[in-house]
Amino acid sequence: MASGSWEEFFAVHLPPTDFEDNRSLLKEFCERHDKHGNRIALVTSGGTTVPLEHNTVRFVDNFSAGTRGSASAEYFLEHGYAVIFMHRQKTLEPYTRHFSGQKLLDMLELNERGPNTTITVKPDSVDVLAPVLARYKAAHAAGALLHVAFTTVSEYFWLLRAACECLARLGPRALLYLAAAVSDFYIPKDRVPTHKMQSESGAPVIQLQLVPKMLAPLVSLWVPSAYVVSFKLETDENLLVPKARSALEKYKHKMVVANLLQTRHHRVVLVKPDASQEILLTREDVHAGVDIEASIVNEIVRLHTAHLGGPSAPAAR
Ligand code: 9Z3
Repeated sequence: MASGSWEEFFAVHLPPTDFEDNRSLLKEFCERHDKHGNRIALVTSGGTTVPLEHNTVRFVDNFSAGTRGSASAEYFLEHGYAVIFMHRQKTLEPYTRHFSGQKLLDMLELNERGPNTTITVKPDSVDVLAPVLARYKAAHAAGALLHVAFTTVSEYFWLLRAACECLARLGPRALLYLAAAVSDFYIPKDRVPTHKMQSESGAPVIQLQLVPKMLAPLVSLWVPSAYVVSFKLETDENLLVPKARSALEKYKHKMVVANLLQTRHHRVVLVKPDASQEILLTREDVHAGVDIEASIVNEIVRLHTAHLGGPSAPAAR
């Protein structure tokens, strides 16, 4: 079944309830950094959901934990970019990603002395916590990191377009790094029941429809001068680079980062109009906890800098 147009999608799906608040935050952030001549990276991260009911009890989801996006956001900040971190609610976030689950509590010591109770960081954890905390504090003190969150695919598109409208003023200093795993299929609004589906009605037949390809208006209309990097996820090696290349030819943006579900944390292929470049971590790198995102972001920043025709990125203020 063919997808509807992107215009129709926005006409049919209402903006999320917190949309105006997020739009104001995005606008203020982009204006402030634009004034200082900074670069901004919009990093999207985590997966979108497709609700099966308006009062949503059940939804279709995907695997993405936000590892790629949250790590990459940290590396863009290190390169002096201001970062809009647009992420799926409750997925990994920059800096706190290092202490998920019980890790943070395990680093603390409780010294119970009645009203004089104190909490300290265990001596052997200081070396782990201190550098991350320092980078976290520096990013926030500089006002260089903005978080905005989505859950459903429709919330994602509303936020994405709003972010682009604010980023357009930066021209080529805006960089889009679209790492979120966005659903290709959804249920059109008029076919989503209001209330929880009842088992007495028998097994439901759910017909999904194709989501319109938002990369088309994004590249050609919303941020025509931005440096746009999209991601292509496949599970079959034979399809990986050909599909990434065909996306690049179709949307005419700057790069597609191609990755396989099974190997995504240690191998990616950067597909560019003139060449492809593989980034591969060794087994030792993986054991030592090296993030592949450091190399991906390094290379993208290098190319973005060359595209701008300047030397290095300024420190975000
Ligand atoms: C990616 O390919 C990301 O690298 C991952 C990261 C989602 C694999 P994790 O969050 O995973 O670190 O666990 N993102 C793009 C996926 C996507 O939906 N791409 C669309 C496609 O492949 C195009 S926009 O068709």
